[in-house]
Amino acid sequence: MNENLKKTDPEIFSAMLKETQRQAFNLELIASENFVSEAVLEALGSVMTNKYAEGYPDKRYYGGCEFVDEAEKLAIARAKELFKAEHVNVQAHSGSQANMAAYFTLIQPGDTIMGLDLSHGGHLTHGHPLSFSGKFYKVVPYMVNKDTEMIDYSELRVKALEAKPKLIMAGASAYPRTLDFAKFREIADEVGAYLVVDIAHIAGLVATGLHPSPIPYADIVTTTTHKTLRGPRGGMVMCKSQYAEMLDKYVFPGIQGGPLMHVIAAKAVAFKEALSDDFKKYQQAVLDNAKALAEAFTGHGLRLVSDSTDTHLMLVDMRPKNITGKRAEKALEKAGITVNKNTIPFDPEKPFVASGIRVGTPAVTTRGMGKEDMRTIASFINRVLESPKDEENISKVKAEVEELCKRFPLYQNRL
Ligand code: DSN
Repeated sequence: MNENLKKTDPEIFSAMLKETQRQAFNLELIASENFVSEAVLEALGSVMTNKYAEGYPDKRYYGGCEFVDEAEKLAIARAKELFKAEHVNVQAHSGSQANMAAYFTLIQPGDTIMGLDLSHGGHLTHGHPLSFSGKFYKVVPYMVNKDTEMIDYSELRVKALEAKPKLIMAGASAYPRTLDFAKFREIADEVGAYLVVDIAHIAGLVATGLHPSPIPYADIVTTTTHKTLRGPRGGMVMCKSQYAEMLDKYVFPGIQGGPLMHVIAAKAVAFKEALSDDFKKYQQAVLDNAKALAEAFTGHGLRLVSDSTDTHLMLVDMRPKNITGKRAEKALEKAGITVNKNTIPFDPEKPFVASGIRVGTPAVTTRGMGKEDMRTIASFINRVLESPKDEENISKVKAEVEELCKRFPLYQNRL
């Protein structure tokens, strides 16, 4: 595989081979990552990358678009079926651009928005000062409740009544519990705000009915396509018909130029996969594995933020093991286990150090691992955290991690 690349650019060939080996022989527990199918990879590495297609199907600024139109129309139709959305734009290059398009469609610079604070599980584009969202808009962040570490909708309501936002953003990148979109809508209606929901993390669960859908409640729903949804890296925006024209104008030409037609073709392939019965079984296994992993962590004396998880991810407080998130991430990486450090609500540490790690099951579940494997993984992690400086201990765990990975082969024809 990749014979041309090997000849033309041995350095990139080598980096790609090593990355394939890293993915195959390590445990990928980053909650926002997944492994796409060979079919998705084929669409990504296709001649559709050559085509300029500014505009939308049947309304392009370039000739020769009839076949990329076929791909984009399929992507749109499949996404509509998957999420029961009235209108879908599949051109957003990323989740950030999807969120930008949602804001631009609904509100004006200087307006007030409310989003979940980044250190409580939100996302940069939900109003962080360093993101465009924090620069263009006045931001009143909301937090989780200190005791439950979950969103308290009566606290949110009080804050919204005070702040009178034009837009409330719901959704998160590190929040392990179910979101109540009906409640968000009720609060948004009471204060006269638009509701945008970012389902980037939970899109696969929403598509299969394993997390309630925001589609009936939100003015606009944004997502990425590469997390639980298991498609290519990219974004997507869904909205009620009344916003369709404005939204499309803001994605192109408002924010972006030419769409990435190879990525759009790959999105279509992933959506077809997501419409299958197998995908529903996969999402259920992601949830079952997350529950098994969470229970096993608790059994090892670790504390989970909000005590549990309803989704594909959990936040694990490292303080019971006297280690920071940063050190835990490094020690686990040495053992072939990939996680990311993550702040926990009301974290005394800075975000770059953090007191927790975020752990997710989408990628290991794609490999076919089950609940028993989750218990094994929890014990690997616990052994590393118990003696993070003991190199011999870490090497032993690493060897066992590799053995486990070999039982669940990945991208074998690319190694
Ligand atoms: N960077 C993503 C994540 O890891 O959750 C969010 O965009």
